[in-house]
Amino acid sequence: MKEKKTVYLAMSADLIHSGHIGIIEEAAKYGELTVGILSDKAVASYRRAPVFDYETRNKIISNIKNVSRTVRQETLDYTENLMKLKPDYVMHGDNWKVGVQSIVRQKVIETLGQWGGKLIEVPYDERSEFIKMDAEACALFNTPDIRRKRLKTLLGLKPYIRAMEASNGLSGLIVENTTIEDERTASTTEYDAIWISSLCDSTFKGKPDIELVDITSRINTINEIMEVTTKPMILDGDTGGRTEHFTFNVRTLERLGVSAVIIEDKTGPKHNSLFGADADQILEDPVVFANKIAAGKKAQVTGEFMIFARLESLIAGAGIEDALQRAKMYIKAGADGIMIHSQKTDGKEVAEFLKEFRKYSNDIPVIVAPTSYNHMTEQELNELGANIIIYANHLLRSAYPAMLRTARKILECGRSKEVDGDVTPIKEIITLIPGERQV
Ligand code: SPV
Ligand code: MG
Repeated sequence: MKEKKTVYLAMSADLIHSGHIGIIEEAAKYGELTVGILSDKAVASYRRAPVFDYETRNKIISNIKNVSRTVRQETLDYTENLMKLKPDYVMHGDNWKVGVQSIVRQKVIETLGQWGGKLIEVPYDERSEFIKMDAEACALFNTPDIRRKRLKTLLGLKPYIRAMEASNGLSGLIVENTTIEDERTASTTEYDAIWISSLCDSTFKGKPDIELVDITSRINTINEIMEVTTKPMILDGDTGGRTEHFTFNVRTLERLGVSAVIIEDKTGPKHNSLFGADADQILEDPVVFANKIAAGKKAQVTGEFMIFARLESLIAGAGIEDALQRAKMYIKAGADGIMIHSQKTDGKEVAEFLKEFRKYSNDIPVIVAPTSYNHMTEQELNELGANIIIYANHLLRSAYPAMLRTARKILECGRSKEVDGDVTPIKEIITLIPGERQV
């Protein structure tokens, strides 16, 4: 008697809806169905980290009708599981025929070819409704508790986190939704986290970056961005202010769902670090700063919130050794990670610091903001030991020249026709925001 045919279907299976059930039902028509459930790392490699961890997702799918068994799929590449299972069929949506996923598809076809297996593709267009459902379900799972822990989860799943500045709802939407198809990884690439910069938050308000824009105003910015995004948020907390204020602010940020605050070890009137030694950069006494970190950690009520100590030794010209000593003190005081900052353009002192620091600790997260040494790639910085890379001000800096150019051109021409090519058409702008009525 001929054995029953076998089918393999891989999915992340995070927030289950009728679309998943539909494809499972369809796949099971072809034979005994094995569902490959993507590991947490595999999911995080191409989209947001899963809301439910592998064990939970596995339990749910294993108990769904028509699923004969589940297996773990470690990466986006099917080969390992296909070689083990040698299924007669693999099922997938036909959307992967184009774009970077076509590389994975080609590999599946070639692998199946070794034993005469076949790829079955179901039309993806009909599933756009399900993509919407997934986005809606994701928005529901956006409570402060869930969002707050996303940064820590991602740190465990990705080689490094890529964060981008957002300073208002609109730039938040850009950080949330911008994706590219990345041929290097044969998957999509996006930003993992949102950086709330003191420089940009102040500059958009026409104010200097000197801790003048107070915490109440910063919280308004945070809330504005929170409302329209789901990604974890890292707050630039300047110096953290007075210790007895910082402890209150830690709890406020936790309650809002912010994932981490970074405070810098400077004192006196604060000047932006990118001025370097051209401004008076006064380093705080490291014992005083360590005590501030310790007080913040003591005040913290949730498990996942993180406090990072930002080392300004290189900015103030105090050198790598000073930065290393301070890093060790701040970590002993409870800092969850450190940020090393430099305004030098060659990136050498940051590279040297990272090498030295990694001899001391392999697992403490280290943040960099390669604004000045921007020739260095994420890959290079990660290999040196950085695991959160922040693009600290690039949306502000790209918006400014665009606005200025338009303002000048209109003055020059005495009308606005000449800027038509530089500005978003009005029809597009009025429907830019998701959920807005389409015209
Ligand atoms: C910010 O973005 O406000 C920062 C980073 O603190 S920097 O401007 O490079 O100092
Ligand atoms: Mg700042």
